[in-house]
Amino acid sequence: MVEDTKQDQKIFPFPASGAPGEKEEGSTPSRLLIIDDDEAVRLLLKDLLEESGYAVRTAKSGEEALQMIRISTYDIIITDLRLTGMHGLELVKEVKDIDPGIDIVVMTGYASVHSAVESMKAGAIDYITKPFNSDHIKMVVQKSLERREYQRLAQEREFYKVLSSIDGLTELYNYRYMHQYLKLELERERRYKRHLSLLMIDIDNFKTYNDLYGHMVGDLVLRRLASILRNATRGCDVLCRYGGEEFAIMLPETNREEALIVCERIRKSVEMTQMIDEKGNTVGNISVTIGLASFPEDADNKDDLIDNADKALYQGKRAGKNCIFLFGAEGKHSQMREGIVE
Ligand code: GH3
Ligand code: MG
Ligand code: MG
Repeated sequence: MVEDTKQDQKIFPFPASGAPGEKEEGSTPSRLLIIDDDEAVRLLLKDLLEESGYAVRTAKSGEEALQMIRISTYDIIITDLRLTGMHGLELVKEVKDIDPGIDIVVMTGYASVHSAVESMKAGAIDYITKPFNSDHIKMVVQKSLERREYQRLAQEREFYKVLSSIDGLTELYNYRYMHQYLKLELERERRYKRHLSLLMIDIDNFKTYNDLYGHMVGDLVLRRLASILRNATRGCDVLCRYGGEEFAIMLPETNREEALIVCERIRKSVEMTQMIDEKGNTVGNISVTIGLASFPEDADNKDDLIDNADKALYQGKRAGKNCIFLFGAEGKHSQMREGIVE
């Protein structure tokens, strides 16, 4: 049975958590669960931690605690290692299996600190020795909550970092990421004397396509093109949506000849892919024109490389579209259609 029947409901009524002192006014307190078979200890800790502003519940056995953890979420559990029934160490392992995100603090007598060390190997983050020092208990809980908050903030930062590099429609990298990546990658390729090829890809007559089928179908086609590009490249290649209907692909450690093969694979798969609208009706196929420039043959820095791949692309557009143009070593462009470089 859960001891505090007032709070004995299926969902623990405190959704948020965080470090004390960092909480906004009116926000919910951190949730703590205390497990000890000694009622006096349970009450002492409950009073002490409630005084500090936490929402505290208690359990008198490991079995009861597991039942509570399965139906509610807690930020920290504080458990005695010597429990009747299930041993504290066993409880630590089971709790971590159920919810790896819960922080566990164990309580032990001075004489058995070695078992606290064992429980930390099993996943506990800290231990408190009996007899208690109330300041120490508060500090351990506060430290643990602060650590959780830092972890949460770090995850959030990582999430936003990823988000700021990704194009929302196609989930490919965006223009900003492409420039960052290219700058760093070219330094690496330069140092190790390796190649990098850049493909600039633009959908042919996409304005007309949108006019014919509508913007929504156009968006679907952009997403479909992203997946064609993913399938036609390797995991280490970097795919970006450069602008509206323009894409860029960076092929690290790939020279012009190898990149040409990729270009042709892409051009053909785009041409041959049957496009469908949101209801599954077939709509017109698209084609792409690709401009290719390689490092170090065609340019020795990021901006020239992008510029030259772009020039090759527009040369391809002028030459009739649905083709591949290479930026030539002497500034000339050659056209490739159906595998023949003219
Ligand atoms: P070209 O063969 O010379 O590339 O002609 P184009 O019509 O593809 O090129 P243009 O630059 O004239 O027009 C680009 C079009 O791409 C305009 C716009 O309707 C379409 N477009 C750009 N971004 C999006 C988008 O996010 N969704 C949709 N549906 N269309 C887009
Ligand atoms: Mg276009
Ligand atoms: Mg364009």
